[in-house]
Amino acid sequence: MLFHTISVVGLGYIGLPTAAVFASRKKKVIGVDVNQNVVDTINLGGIHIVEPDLDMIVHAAVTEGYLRATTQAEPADAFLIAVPTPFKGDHEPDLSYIASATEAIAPVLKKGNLVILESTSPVGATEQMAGWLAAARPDLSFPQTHGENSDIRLAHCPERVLPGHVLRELVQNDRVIGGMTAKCSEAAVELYKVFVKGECVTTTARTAEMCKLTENSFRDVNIAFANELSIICDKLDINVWELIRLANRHPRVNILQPGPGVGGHCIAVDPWFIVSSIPEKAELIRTARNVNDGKPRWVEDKVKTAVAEFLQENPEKTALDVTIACFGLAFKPDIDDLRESPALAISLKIAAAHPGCVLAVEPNIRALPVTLVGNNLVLKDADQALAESDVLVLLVDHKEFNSIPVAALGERKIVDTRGVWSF
Ligand code: SAJ
Repeated sequence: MLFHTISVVGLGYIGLPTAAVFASRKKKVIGVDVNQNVVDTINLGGIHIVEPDLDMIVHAAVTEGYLRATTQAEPADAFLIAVPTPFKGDHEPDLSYIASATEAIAPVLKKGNLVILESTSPVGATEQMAGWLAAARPDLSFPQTHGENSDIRLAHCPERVLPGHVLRELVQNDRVIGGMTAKCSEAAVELYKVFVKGECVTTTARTAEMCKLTENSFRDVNIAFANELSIICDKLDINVWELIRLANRHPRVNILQPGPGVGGHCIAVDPWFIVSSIPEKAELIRTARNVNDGKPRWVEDKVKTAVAEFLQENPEKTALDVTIACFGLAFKPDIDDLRESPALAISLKIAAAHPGCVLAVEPNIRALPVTLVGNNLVLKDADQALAESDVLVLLVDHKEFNSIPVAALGERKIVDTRGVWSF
């Protein structure tokens, strides 16, 4: 099967880099997105997300004519669906974006097409998508009814790239390819081999779905272990960072790092897809989610205690006189992504509850997003924040904070959620 034209539906954090990488291999790529601004930005050679080097490769792909964006699906040889799969209020997966993408491509599908679901999905979503497509196009045959002889091939190939390293990991990582039939997998391997240098390992669609959920749940459970340890150690007056360093000297122990909670759009979401599929059996996975989701509240309480201690030691002052500085707002180190960030959520909670000044230090942004302006949160650089504050809250281990000498912190009260200043 030859793929000349590839359509990528959903031009976000995964879809846009994937589209650009195909285009960089001289494939004709049609990017589809419902957002007209996103489409216009890309067609001008720009990008609407932050990811190292992506601007250059999108600009080259558009100016050389290999990548074009549109709001309307067009015929292609292969379709990759990379739309969000959030959860609803009750932690049930929300497949409405996949349903819309399916609706958009159904009219332009033709015999011989390959459709790939890349979005992280609950087990069974690929079969569900196949059902929607079959209902929309009774003139075409699909693998769930026609097996290897189907007109359309379908597979789930979950993305597994790490934000901040997307372009490298897209090419280098192994890829799990879950075809609805062996021929579906074969076609998908051929497509990904256009740019993937890692191994393309084939399996079923359901196993591929579960594999992606398992990877992120594994990490979530392990971070929950570290977070729980940090709370226990705080009660026992033991330095958890030293403890973890020591325990990790054991050849079969590798504990992750505690923090202010788990952020981002994947690890805090995907385990719920397992929980919602078999709620009565997913006890550990659910508990891990709850442990990680509870950590921001614990940090907020630690900050309240630090302020109370400061006031006890400085009885001439009131809470209004106390300045708190929050170091880091992003959801993880050395990126500027504030979405789903526990550090940002904690800073906003502190700003709402504290009557005095609350400063935020985030070296990766120039200004607070407009949605945050008006909160009792003022962006400062690290030196200013150090000079002006009484309580320091370390929320993200950005490299800039690692280089602040502990001596510069003086006698200030410190709540260090990342172990940067607590050796
Ligand atoms: N975190 C800790 N302690 C740690 C490691 C991480 O508190 O020891 C926190 C981070 O600060 C952050 C959150 O966890 O708030 C998630 O960060 P991350 O770096 O673990 O993961 P993501 O969300 O950036 O990307 C993950 C990756 N999955 C795995 O490593 C198993 C990535 O490969 C996936 O492609 C991505 O989810 C995704 O899109 O699903």
